[in-house]
Amino acid sequence: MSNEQPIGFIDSGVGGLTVVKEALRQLPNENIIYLGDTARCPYGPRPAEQVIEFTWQMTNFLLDKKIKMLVIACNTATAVALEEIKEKLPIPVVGVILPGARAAVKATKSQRIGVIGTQGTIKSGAYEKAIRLKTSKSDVFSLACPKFVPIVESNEYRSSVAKKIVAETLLPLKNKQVDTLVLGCTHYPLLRPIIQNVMGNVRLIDSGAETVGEVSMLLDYFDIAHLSDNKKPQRAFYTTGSTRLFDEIANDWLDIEIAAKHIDLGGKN
Ligand code: I24
Ligand code: DGL
Repeated sequence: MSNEQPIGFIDSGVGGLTVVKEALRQLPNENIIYLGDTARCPYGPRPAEQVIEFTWQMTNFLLDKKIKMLVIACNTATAVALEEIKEKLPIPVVGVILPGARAAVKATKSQRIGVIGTQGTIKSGAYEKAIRLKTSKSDVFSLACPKFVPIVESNEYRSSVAKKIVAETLLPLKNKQVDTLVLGCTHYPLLRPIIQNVMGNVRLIDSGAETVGEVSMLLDYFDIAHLSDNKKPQRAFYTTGSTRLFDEIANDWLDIEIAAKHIDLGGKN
């Protein structure tokens, strides 16, 4: 049996498109609905209770669209909201943290793993917890990098300023001798070349890319994959912010023609 219902992706803004890009590559037949809460982005510095509230609002919007699976493509939202959303939904819910943690445990040889993310993600301890549940052998070194999202969003992620800020920020991790570093934020794959350069011989784990591998596996496990047919896959994008700015970034990043729809979620924030 083939299941044509869409897979839902939610994120605090456009960063989750790094996960969608991977989904388009690994799951070309699947219909996809994406919702980015650009009006209230970033989530990283917000209190956990608020991120949970916003994430529920996004989840409920996509549930109405009859999704067959929900991917919380935002690390900050996954860190604080995955558990309760997973518990309450009748469909499979996938976050970006466990797949990244699993890949890191698999990759490390020295049992010294670094994790970088937003303030909310690091403060929650969600990556440490996920890694600890897999192994008690690894030491985990977590670091919040609050300047990284603004660097990407100001389009400076290839600049010398970016190099300087990344080098300064990652300094505390440099002497920890980690051999594996988890990029625990949607935006960090954009900074990957600079992070790799600063960290040297360290294996970088892209949580988003790992997550799509898990989605693919779950689709098969639950027998809900959209099998290859002659229909054109459908992609729908929703934003709580400007559709023009969303389309600009999404077109550029995904290299497909996108016309996002605007929606309102909850009140103003
Ligand atoms: N990248 C992100 N967010 C932005 C940006 C960016 N502006 C330039 N680039 N802006 O996230 C956020 C605020 N906007 C969002 C749209 O609605 C209005 C408010 C990372 C995106 C990762 C896919 C840099 C940039 C780009 C094109 C592609 C990729 C990219 F311009 F990083
Ligand atoms: N999407 C967020 C994350 O992966 C980064 C942007 C934000 O702070 O909202 O943690």
